[in-house]
Amino acid sequence: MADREKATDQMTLWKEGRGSQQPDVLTTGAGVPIGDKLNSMTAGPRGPLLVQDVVFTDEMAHFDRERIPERVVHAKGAGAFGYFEVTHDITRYCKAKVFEHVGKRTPIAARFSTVAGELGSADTVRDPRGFAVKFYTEEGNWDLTGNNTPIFFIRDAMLFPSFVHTQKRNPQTHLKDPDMVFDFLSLRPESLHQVSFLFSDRGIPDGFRFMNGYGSHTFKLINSEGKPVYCKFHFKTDQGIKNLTVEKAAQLASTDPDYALRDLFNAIANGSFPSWTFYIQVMTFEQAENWKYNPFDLTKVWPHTDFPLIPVGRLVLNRNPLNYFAEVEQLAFDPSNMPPGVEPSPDKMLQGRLFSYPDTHRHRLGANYLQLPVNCPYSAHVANYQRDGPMCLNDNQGGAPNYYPNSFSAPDTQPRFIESKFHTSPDVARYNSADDDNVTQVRTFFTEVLSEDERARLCQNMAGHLKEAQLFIQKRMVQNLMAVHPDYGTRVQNLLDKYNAEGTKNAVHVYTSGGASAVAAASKM
Ligand code: HDE
Repeated sequence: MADREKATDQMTLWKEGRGSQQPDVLTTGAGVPIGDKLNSMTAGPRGPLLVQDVVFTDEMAHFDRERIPERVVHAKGAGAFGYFEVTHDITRYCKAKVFEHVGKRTPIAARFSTVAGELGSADTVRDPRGFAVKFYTEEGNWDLTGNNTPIFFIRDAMLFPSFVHTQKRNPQTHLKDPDMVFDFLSLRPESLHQVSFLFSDRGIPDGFRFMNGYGSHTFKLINSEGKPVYCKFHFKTDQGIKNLTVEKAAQLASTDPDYALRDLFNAIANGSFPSWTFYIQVMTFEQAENWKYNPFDLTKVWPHTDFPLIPVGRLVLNRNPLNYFAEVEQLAFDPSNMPPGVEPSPDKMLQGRLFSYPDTHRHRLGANYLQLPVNCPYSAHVANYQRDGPMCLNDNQGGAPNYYPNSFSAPDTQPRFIESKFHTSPDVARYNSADDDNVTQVRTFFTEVLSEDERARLCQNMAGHLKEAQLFIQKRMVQNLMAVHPDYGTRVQNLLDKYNAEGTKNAVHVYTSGGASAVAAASKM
């Protein structure tokens, strides 16, 4: 069957990879050779089983523990490995060694994901896509854990658990719930920008290769003189943007729910290595003081006309995982992993994430998750005073002192790695950020970024989903769209009137129903 795709043929390819090597001897988990693995040990042919059948208990006890908690969001995803290569010098902005010189290559791991669905959910749903990259640098791991959108639904991390609950399942019915989704979104109009992006053609990318990635947040870069600038990170797909039509996506969701995983695996297995060009945008502290928007607001973009893209390098994926669980399910990204030269901005969302990711990993993978081969910073040397804990996988730093400070030439700090100093003296309070111009950039998106066809499809997609929610929620959502642009609100309302009159509500998955056909949106962000 020569025409089978590489992903389907994985086992044959594995066998071929062994050449003439004989099969290994089958063993227990402890490496003890096994003579019979098909028949349990019983007293007589009809049973019962014997407790001394350790071949059985060894197998069954491990099987009983195979599952670890799935990621609370971004559960379904694909991973791959490759490298990042510097093509342009940005040392005037950043001292991180990963950008040291043109031509420098750093090994990377990447994981792409949907957000709301569970581990077994379909790849082709309308949802943001995760775009997470781990750079294994000599100065430790740098995790740029972004999405395929430059913006997000909320601007205060406090709201994230509630927001995610609305995207997941109703607490009683265990069904996706359009009332929950649109109740929350319409009560939080700062979501309008991301919601408009999501219901545009870009809401259903064609797999993971044909989409951009964004660090999304504002970060800080520090150069070797200690001078800081604010910055945003962008990965632009070299394959071009491609999206799925609503119809095609719905069809694939039932016929090939693992479409995006399959596509990425086959592309890499066939030697068609996907790549992305990496850019930064830079804003000086002075520009940040004077900019009309809060530069740390994750619901806003920095327009390229004001803050042009500066090319930096190229990201190439050229290796599939050898084992999904070991290298993808256990792959743990953490925005707080930043090398010297990259630092967080005050963005409240980023600050909230700095806590959440390592916290969830300790729960999901255990306190020593950074020792797992795929997470360990293998290009750097770990030397600290952390010891012990469940599942310590390495030498636990041997006989080196386990307290600091000490007098025995154990690991010590170096002042050149100290974080940059910054000034802050405001009053501490719970500041309300709900109404911080939620519409101007959305209006630009609606009127200038989208073509007329794309606008029409955005309204169709929006109404196709919103029609599932109750009337009072529809109304509040349309009011918000009206504030963006009367044409946006009116078109969605007209479609809703039609659907409501026809009674064309249905109960299908909230993210795959409704809307007209879609083609690629012009890449203007
Ligand atoms: Fe995440 N997010 N997130 N997120 N996120 C997780 O971490 C969280 C946000 C993103 O392939 C979780 O390991 C908070 C923005 C990606 O493994 C968790 C907030 C962006 C991935 C978590 C956000 C992302 C995650 C779940 C608001 C784009 C998958 C499991 C303050 C810029 C990474 C896990 C992978 C995963 C928390 C918002 C991207 C719970 C608290 C904004 C790509 O830690």
